Amino acid sequence: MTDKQKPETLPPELQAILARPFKRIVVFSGAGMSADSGIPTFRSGENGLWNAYDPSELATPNAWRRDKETVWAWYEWRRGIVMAAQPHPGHLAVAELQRRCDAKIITQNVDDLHERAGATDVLHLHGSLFAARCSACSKPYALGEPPQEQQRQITPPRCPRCQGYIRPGVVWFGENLDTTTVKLARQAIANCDFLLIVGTSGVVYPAAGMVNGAPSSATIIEINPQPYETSSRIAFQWQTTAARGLPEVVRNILI
Ligand code: BJW
Ligand code: ZN
Repeated sequence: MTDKQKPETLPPELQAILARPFKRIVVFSGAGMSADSGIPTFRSGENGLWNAYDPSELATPNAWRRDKETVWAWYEWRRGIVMAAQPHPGHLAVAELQRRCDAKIITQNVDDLHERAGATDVLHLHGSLFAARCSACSKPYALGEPPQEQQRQITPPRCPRCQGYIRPGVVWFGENLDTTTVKLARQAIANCDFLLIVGTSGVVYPAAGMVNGAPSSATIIEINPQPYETSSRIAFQWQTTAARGLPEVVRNILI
């Protein structure tokens, strides 16, 4: 456990909120959820070779049309970082919350750290780095090992069925989210009595708007080291990190 991952003391006000019993818990995570595992967030972080690039430009169908090699190299680099990373105590706490309370997990993240911490049925609103598919016929494609060295350009593989280029299985700006995933996420939120929002800047729609679908009776807690409030109905915004805050929140829910 690194210093950044040491648990933090729960503020008394939050402790009082968590003393209520909750039955239908939803965790809604963004890139900050994985920051303590060393994965750069979408809008900040150390991106090495890729510092000069704007992620919001690269994560678009336009960038893919113009320069597939650069876009593919960027995603392969990110896949390598995720594969080398480990889930942190916050991921483990969320998985335990799911096991013990049947919590639903909704993430905007394209990594697999919730799953590698033991969570199942995670709703990935923006797809996955590990679900590449053909850009022409959508046939899934099994990726090999990511390259060891950072490369600025990599030619994407071709589909064995139709020779189309293989693309990352993520949702780019301007693309529709998977309708079933969105429906399940909205249902879970509409039905929750406790919504735990972690590590999102809440600027990307439709994901950002989903949290407003929580019933007015639901308790909403937010964990973010920055003073973001992604919903106007936050009962408590805890300015801490996912790795430090989540284990304490979950421990108090499970008491
Ligand atoms: C910590 C921490 C620690 C740090 N612990 N926290 C309505 C209004 C306006 C615009 C639109 C709208 N509806 C649709 C749009 C357009 C667009 C959009 O939202 N644009 C906005 C930028 C304005 N949306 C779309 O295009 C979506 N599609 C769509 O709506 O289809 C219908 C349509 C079709 C055609 C035309 C128009 C509409 C698709 C959105 C897809 C988003 N995809 C991405 C990329 C995925 C692949 C990839 O990763 O490359 O998803 S964008 C990127 O942002 C990624 C993320 O999932 C997403 C959200 O980011 P997130 O998770 O919040 O990360 P950050 O980095 O922003 O924030 C990190 C947070 O963590 C910060 O708050 C830190 O403080 C915190 N943090 N360390 C806890 N240790
Ligand atoms: Zn194909």
